[in-house]
Amino acid sequence: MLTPGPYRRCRRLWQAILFLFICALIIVWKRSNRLEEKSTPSNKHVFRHNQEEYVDHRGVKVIVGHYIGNAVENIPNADKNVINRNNYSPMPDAGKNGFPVIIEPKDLLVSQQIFQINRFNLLASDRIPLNRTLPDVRRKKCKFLYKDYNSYPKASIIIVFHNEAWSTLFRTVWSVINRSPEELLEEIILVDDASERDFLRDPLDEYIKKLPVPTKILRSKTRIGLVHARMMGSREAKGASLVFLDAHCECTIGWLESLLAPIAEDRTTVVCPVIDIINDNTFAYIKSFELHWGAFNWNLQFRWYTLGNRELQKRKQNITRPFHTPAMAGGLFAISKEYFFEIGGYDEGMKIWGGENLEISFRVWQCGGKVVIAPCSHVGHLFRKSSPYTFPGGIGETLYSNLARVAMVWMDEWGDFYFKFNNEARKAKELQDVQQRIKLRDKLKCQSFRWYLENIWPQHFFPTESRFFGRIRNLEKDQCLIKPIGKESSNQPMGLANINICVNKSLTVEMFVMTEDGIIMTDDSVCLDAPETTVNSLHKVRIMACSGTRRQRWKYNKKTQELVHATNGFCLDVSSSKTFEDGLIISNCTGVRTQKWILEPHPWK
Ligand code: UD2
Ligand code: MN
Repeated sequence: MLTPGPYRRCRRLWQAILFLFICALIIVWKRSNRLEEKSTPSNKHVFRHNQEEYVDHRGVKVIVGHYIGNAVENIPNADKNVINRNNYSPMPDAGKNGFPVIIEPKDLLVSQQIFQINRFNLLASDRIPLNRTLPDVRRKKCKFLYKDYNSYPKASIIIVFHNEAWSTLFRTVWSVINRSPEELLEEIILVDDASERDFLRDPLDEYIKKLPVPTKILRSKTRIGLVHARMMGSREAKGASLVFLDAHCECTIGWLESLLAPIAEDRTTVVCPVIDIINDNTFAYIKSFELHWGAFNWNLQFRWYTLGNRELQKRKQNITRPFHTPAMAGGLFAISKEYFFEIGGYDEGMKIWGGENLEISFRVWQCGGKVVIAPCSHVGHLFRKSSPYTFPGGIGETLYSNLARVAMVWMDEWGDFYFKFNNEARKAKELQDVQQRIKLRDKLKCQSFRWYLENIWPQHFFPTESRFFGRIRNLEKDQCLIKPIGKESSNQPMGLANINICVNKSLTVEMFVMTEDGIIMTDDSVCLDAPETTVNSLHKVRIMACSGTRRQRWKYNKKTQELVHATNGFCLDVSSSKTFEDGLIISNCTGVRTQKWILEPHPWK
């Protein structure tokens, strides 16, 4: 008889158990990978996402998100055919649910070569289906809100592009179609800003005819830049609201209704989604933090900063309610169409790229509206480390002209501050005619920039009349406090505080602001920070993200010239180690010269 004996039965059982165990292991392993992916939107990603920095001739970190030169010319062996071909060839499961796409070693070389075309992993993008699934990253509560579709203004989705890849462009479009309530979608408007790719011409015309949502394409014969392209789209729009998206986004479930609802409540509200990250290499969808708002630094670069304590508390009371933001990132937002034109659309003196996000933010706030982030709306954006396209007229000239316009029209004294420390912008200023925009500001009876700083962004780190602004010099060493130039930014500790030879050129690295509350801070919202309790022998002082806590409060004693720490009464001092490696410390106030500091004011207007 062939019935299994007890021994065999036992072995089968063991095999089954082993098999199950291995399965469980694989599942756990996969999950943990997933979690790792999800938790990588470390602060670093979030803070630097929009705008990568480079170091200019002055050794100062400048500008953002751009690159000089034409990418296409930098591709080895690239011929026009490669660039002009649409290589979209989806694999059913690639990038499913926002998972990363991993390129096998045999394809790595090709993927690296064509990376240059769009400055993202085009090979990976071309493998991900246009209608890939994405996780629902919203907070649970969001799912029960925003159901009153009838009262929301129907949206015209406006997507402008220059030489975008087929797969990213139409993944944007399909994510809109698949994840928006039908009754809220008026139309999709694509605006082609003089693209040069063959596949973006006839094949695109044909393709959009078959889409289930009315979609049209507007084309500009000459390169007009994103401001003019968006204006072109806006003028054609039929919807009661305009929703702008970059051409490489992916919308998640619930994104549209939560963007439109605040407009229904107050037509002067401009609403941004939380911008999640699509990794430029793997196309993984990475949820980003909701506890940040957008603002800008002394160079007028857009930045994400942690919310101040007061905002945090307010937010915690109602985690799904849209919250104020001093500025928007620029690419993704919803606005009532009527209101958009009422407050002056965009500044059409702006060219190609940059600056328009601050301009519209200042204008909306100063002229009576508000800019908010809707935490229930999550849209992924593909952040690149550099721009893939040309900047006709020169990259510096373009960006600085745009920013000069922002400063001239909206920033009053703080515009002077910007020009004082930015030679390029100062040069660009001479060529700008902003009369029309000044007239608009008068017509709309807009508030001053002082009002904006005081009311919309009281945590700002710009100089004011009631703040000290200038250098902080150590009497003994005759050196100045400096902002460490590290790779880390914002809420990462930037490094140990230190002093260095004072350069007489009034560089911003040695400029500090001291507030009436005793916060010593500098550009990019970093503050002089010392431990509250002093347990170790060395009490190192750091330059860290401003937190508003007592560990970042100091008192300057004019008579003794000491900078006294608020919590423990210790004095800011220079470490006695010869190399200065330990930088600044706090120690018992003894009246030694290393504890004496001179606050040298510097005119900022
Ligand atoms: C950010 C914004 C972007 C814009 C920019 C500042 C996000 C996520 N993105 O940079 O929307 O506000 O800051 O200006 O907030 N484009 C054209 N013509 C051009 C140049 C660009 O149509 O001459 C298109 C481009 O194809 C893209 C969009 O404009 O769809 C934005 O350009 P980007 O993606 O290079 O800007 P980004 O995300 O670095
Ligand atoms: Mn973009």
